[in-house]
Amino acid sequence: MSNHRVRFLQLALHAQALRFGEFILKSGRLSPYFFNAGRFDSGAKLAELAACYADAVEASGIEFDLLFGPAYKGIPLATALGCELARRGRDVPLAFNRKEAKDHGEGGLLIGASLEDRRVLIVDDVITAGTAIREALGLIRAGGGIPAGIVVALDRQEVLAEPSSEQPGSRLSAAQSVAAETGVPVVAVANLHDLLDFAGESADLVHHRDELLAYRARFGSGP
Ligand code: OMP
Repeated sequence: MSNHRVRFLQLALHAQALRFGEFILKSGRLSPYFFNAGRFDSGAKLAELAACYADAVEASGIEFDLLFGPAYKGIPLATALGCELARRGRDVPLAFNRKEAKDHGEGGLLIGASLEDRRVLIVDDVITAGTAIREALGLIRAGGGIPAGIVVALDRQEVLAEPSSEQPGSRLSAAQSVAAETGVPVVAVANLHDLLDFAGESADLVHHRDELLAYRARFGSGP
């Protein structure tokens, strides 16, 4: 497993951003784990997280001109990544959106650098069913930008709809479906597969592995 994946999982556990228990997801699924990027709640934690994102982005080879952070969780993540890339010698324009349109002041939904004709890298926290990411792609296109890639901290590698015996359905993950439909690559700092590997080697996590495996058997994408 590459170094940034291990570093990220260690950081997430340490910050209690990655927790085990029973959690209801946006999709209604009952999950034995949850990733809460809001727990990266200090400058130092965000800076370390941003270094993991930057390593993942550099390893992906995706070419982009602008970072976009979808409201709300993507905003500090894209900002921290922008600071880390600048620290590494590359200053990239940055933009984000507000959820409610404003009709005074500068107005509009978008804040920061113009998206017009720029190749945009979307920076977000998690992908489960891909709803949040699809919304962000719509915002980029509406702003005149060209979606170039999506980077998330965690790809939960889940199918869009739970396959049934009558309707086996696709075992593509939401990230794979988005990439196949739009041609926009999705890169994750780490994914469920990495978490399972990591849990197998950690005395603190090994007892969660069976629940994670059972969850993956039900909602996980194919190999
Ligand atoms: P999708 O829109 O289904 O891809 O779910 C992604 C969103 O779900 C994230 O932006 C979060 O709001 C939330 N989420 C987490 O933050 N962490 C998780 O581990 C799982 C979810 C989720 O509800 O699926």
